[in-house]
Amino acid sequence: MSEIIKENTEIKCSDLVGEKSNTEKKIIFSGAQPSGKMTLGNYLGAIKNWTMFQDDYECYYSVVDLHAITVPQDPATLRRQTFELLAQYIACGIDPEKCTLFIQSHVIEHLELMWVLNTMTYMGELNRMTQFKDKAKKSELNLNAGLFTYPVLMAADILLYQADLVPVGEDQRQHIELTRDLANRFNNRFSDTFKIPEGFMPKEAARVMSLQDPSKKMSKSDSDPNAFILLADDSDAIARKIKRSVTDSVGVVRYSDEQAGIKNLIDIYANLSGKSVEEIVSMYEGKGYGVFKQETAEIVVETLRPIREKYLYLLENKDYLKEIYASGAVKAQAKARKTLRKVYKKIGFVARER
Ligand code: ATP
Ligand code: LTN
Repeated sequence: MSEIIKENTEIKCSDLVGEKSNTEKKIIFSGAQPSGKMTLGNYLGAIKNWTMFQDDYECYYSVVDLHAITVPQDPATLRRQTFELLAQYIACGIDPEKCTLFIQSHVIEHLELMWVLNTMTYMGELNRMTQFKDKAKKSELNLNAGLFTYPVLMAADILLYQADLVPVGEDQRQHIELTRDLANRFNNRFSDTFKIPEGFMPKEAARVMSLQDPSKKMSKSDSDPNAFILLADDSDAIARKIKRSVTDSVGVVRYSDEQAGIKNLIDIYANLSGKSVEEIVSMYEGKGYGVFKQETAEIVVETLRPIREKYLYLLENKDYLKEIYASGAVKAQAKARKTLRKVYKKIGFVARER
């Protein structure tokens, strides 16, 4: 398994691109759900890496609203959050001139390919998905089929664009593995059609944990707002949440599984400062959690301040956001249709006239 996941940010983009000529760039696909405002976990685990690829790759980044409705969403809130997420992509440094940014439901091919892949996915495979098991536990009374087939839609997203790399957080590892299995299954049953994608995960902070329960991942849909830091949080809120974060009674800044809260803060610190875990541990030798938390908060505040400012500015410019997602959908659809046409032909569908 480990060899298929490019977990290491030490891989230089130019190394990966070098395998192809300039005219045929490698392809990146990723997405996030408009199920809330973006958290520090989304940023460190995924979106920060998206920006890394944009100069050298052909990048497709989607706001995956079809995925978001697998749990109940209020319509007005979903619409607002879709705009907010798109604004946050750009505020985090994703350049719409370099990348194709679009809303998933605008490209119908995602659903069409999903159906085909559904017919090739085993129930047992989906039953094993840990995200499904976790989310199913939370909504036992309202368990819908969309939640079950969620990973098939994700596979369709990725395979439609013939993506080489998929930058995601650690929690998506199993879904990437399923995507690869489905691509191989289709290629073997018919003939070579899909590129086999690889996951790309950051070295630190691939799984940022909840500030209130460091055994759980930080999630934007957590009911306790103290559990997550939002990119839109102001400086006081960030400082307060880090100060109140759950730690332990050891009192020594150490990178250890027994001190999960402190370990999580060290990971965040390391990712944002570029310092190694060892350096950070030695910097705080003999100092208490108070100083460490305060300085971690300062780094987080300074990193997120310009992102928040740009985000608030973009939200006031809805027409600009509309232009971005409209032209993004046209570009994305052209690419997606090309793959889908091949798929339909291989499985034996009669080609449409005209
Ligand atoms: P929800 O909480 O509604 O399930 P989510 O934040 O887990 O949402 P997405 O918005 O779809 O899910 O995630 C977008 C990206 O952020 C994915 O690549 C995911 O792996 C990554 N990500 C999400 N949470 C974390 C986290 N705590 N640490 C690292 N990466 C994360
Ligand atoms: N399942 C992902 C979001 C997602 C995605 C994708 C990520 C949907 N489609 C395609 C990468 C590629 C999540 O919950 N974080």
